[in-house]
Amino acid sequence: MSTPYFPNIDKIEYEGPDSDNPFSFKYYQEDKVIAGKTMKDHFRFAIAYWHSFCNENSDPFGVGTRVFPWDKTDDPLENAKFRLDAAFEFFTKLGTPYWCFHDRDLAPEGDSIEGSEKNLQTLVDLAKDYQKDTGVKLLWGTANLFTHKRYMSGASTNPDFAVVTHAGAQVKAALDATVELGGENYVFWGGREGYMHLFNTMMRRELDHLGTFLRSARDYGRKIGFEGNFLIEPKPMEPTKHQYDYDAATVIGFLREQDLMDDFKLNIEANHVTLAGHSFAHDIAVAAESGMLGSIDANEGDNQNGWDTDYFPTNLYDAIETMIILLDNGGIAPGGFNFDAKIRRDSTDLEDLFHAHIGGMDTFARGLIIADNILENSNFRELREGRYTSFDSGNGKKFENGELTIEELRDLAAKNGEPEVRSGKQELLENLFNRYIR
Ligand code: XUL
Ligand code: CO
Repeated sequence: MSTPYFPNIDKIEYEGPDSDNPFSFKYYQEDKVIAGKTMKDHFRFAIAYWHSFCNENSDPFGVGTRVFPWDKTDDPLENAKFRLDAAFEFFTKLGTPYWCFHDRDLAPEGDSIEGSEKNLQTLVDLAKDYQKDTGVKLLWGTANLFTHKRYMSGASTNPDFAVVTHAGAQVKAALDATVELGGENYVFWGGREGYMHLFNTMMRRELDHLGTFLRSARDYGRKIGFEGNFLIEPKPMEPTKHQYDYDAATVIGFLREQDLMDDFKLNIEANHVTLAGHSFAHDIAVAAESGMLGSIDANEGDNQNGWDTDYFPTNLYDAIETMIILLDNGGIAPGGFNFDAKIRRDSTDLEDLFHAHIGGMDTFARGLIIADNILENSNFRELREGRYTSFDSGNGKKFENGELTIEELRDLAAKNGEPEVRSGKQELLENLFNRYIR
C-alpha cells in the first residue's frame, strides 16, 4: 500500500451500542459466535467496487459530485491502479473479508478485444498481490454488459449476433479474472437483457439465446476450473422496461427450463425485489426454500419512489426477517452479503463511505442477534409450524406424499364436514417480533 487515501481513519473496531464514536461498530463483532458461527462467517460481507470506488454519483440531471483522490492522472489505466490501492486500504480498515467487481470497474476498456484483455490482466495481477497481502478475498466477479453503447439492445439477447460475440469475449475474460483471483462465485445480472417494446422483439428467441449463452459460459468456467456457483441476479425493470430475470420465481423457472439448475443459484438484491412488488424477505424465502439461494446484494429501496435507489440498508425489520430465513437455511455461504449500495449524491466526504458501510454491517449484525433471540427464546416457530400439523400424520400426511386422489379428498370432506375455524395469529406474531427488537 502506498499513500493512505483515508489518513484520518484507523481500523474500525467494535465498541458496542453505547459508544458515541461514529467510526466504530455498535453491533458487528466479527468473532462473536451466534447460532454456532462467527458474525464474520454468517455474513461474509463484501464491498461493491463499482459504487464505492467508481461511481461519481452523476444522475440524469447533473454531473458527478464525488471527487476521487485516486484519479490522479489523465491515464485511466494508471488511475485504475491507484483506485485498487485505495480500495484495499478501505477493505482492510473496515475489516470486510470480501470484495466484488465488474471487469470494467477494475480496468478500462481497451481499443480492441486484446487491449481490453491486457488491461484487465494488468489489474488482476496487481489485485492478486493485494489479496495475498491483506487476506481479503473475492466473493464474485462479473462482466459489465450494459454500459457500452453496443449493448443498448441487450448483450446475449441482442438481435445482432455480432454484439453477442462481444458479450462472449467479455464474459470469457471476466471468468478468467475471477478464477485467477480465487472468486467464490460468478454473477450474471441481466443488464439490458430484456425489452422495451414487443413490437420490435422476438422474446422466445432472445430467451433461448440467453440460455445458450449461459450454458456456454458455464461450460467455459468449468473447463478452466471454476468450482463455485454461477449466480443470476433477478431484477424486474430498469434499464429495460421488462427485464427477463424479473424475480426469483421467474429466474428459477427459466433455469429449470434451460437445464441450468445444477450450476446456477440466485443473487437476491433487496431493492430489485421491492421493485418487483415483493418484500425483500419474499425473494429470499423463494430462493432459500427452493435450495437456490446463492448470495445477497444488500441494499434498500425507497417507499416513496419506484426506482433502484440503492440505499445502504438501515431497515432493521427487513434485516431481522432476512436473518430468520437465513438461520433456517443454514446460512449464505459460499455466497455473502455484498453492499450493492451507493452513498447519496450530496454525501461528498470521503469518510461518508465508512459511515454507510458501518451502518449496513451494524443493521444486519443487530438483525442477526434479534433473529437468533426470536428463534431460540420465543414460540415463533411453534406458532408458524403449528398451523400445518394436520399434514404431519394420517390423511394429511398421505396427501403431502401425493397418495390421495381427488375423489378421496371429496369423500373425506363429505365424511368430516365443515373444518373448525383456526386463527392465523398474524397480529400475535407481529407483536412478538416487535417485542424482541431491543
Ligand atoms: C444493477 C446491479 C448490478 C449487479 C452486478 O442494478 O445490481 O450492480 O449487482 O452487475
Ligand atoms: Co446488484
